[in-house]
Amino acid sequence: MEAAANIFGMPFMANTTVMLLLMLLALAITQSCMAVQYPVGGSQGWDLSTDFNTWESGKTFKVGDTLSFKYTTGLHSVVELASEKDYNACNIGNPVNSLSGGSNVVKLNKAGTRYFACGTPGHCSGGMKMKVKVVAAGTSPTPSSTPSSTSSTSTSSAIKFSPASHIGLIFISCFSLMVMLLID
Ligand SMILES: [Cu+2]
Repeated sequence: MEAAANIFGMPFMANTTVMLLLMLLALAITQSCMAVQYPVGGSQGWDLSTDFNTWESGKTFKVGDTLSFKYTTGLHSVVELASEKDYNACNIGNPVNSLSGGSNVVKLNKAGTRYFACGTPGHCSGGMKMKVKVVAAGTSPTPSSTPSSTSSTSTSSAIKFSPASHIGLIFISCFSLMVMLLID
């Protein structure tokens, strides 16, 4: 019916389906925009020779990100330790999680510190361990400089993004990008 046609000249129902698909796509892109999967140790992987302090430096791990452990099956494993004490002492006897098989993905599902080590005897004390500090998803690294403008308290609160508005902003930008690509 003509009354049901919209500005794109498409029937109402078809347009709704397109819009729903667009929203799903935007949602998928938003997810990929936000969550990062880190290959532990970079190209060297989860290995005895890898310097995990160097690999971790400069990275900010956020809630929702994942760690991908890749290693030689049988030679190494991944054990998650419960405390800083266990981590420092390389006490792998009481892990909260044990993974094997050469390829594991660990989701950083909450803020806090996570402790990982290799379960092979001698490997943890040999340096095959990693402490990961996880921050809330909306958190950005501490700013290196203060704003140059003499902003009042009301201005500074206006430019400060809450986690929710930050997610909304990414969602909107991803969504507009998809619309522009598909409409054009
Ligand atoms: Cu190992």
